[in-house]
Amino acid sequence: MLDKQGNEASSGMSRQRRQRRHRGRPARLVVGTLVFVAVAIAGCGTPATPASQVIPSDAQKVVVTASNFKWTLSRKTFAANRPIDFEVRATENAHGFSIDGTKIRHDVVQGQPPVNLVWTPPKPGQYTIRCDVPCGSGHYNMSTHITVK
Ligand SMILES: [Cu+2]
Repeated sequence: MLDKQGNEASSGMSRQRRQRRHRGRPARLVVGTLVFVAVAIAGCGTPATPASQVIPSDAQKVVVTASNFKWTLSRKTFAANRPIDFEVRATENAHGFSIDGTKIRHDVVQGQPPVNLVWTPPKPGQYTIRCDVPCGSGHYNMSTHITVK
């Protein structure tokens, strides 16, 4: 009698555990799916330029500010074959940061957080930074140079 009750009790408990395990599986699936979707959405939200995703520790950092109608750079001379981290923001209006002869470009808009664009100059020379978004009367003169040694 006691033994039988004990058996019944334990089998009852294991049935409960089994049920709990089965209930747990769909919940984990749902959480896993939500995490996957969240990561996918976050991925879509990052800037399209792949260069903006990883900033190497040895990057040459420069703060770039776009205003009407000029680029202001915290430095303008860089070493060749070492990545440059352009941290670009706009303090007025909306502009397009682009480096001639490269695929590096990004929109920058007043009030939005800065974007980081990493580019490694392949060889010494002068490189032109240009606005590629029609931004107003001074747009066509909105360019500057950096020197790579
Ligand atoms: Cu412009």
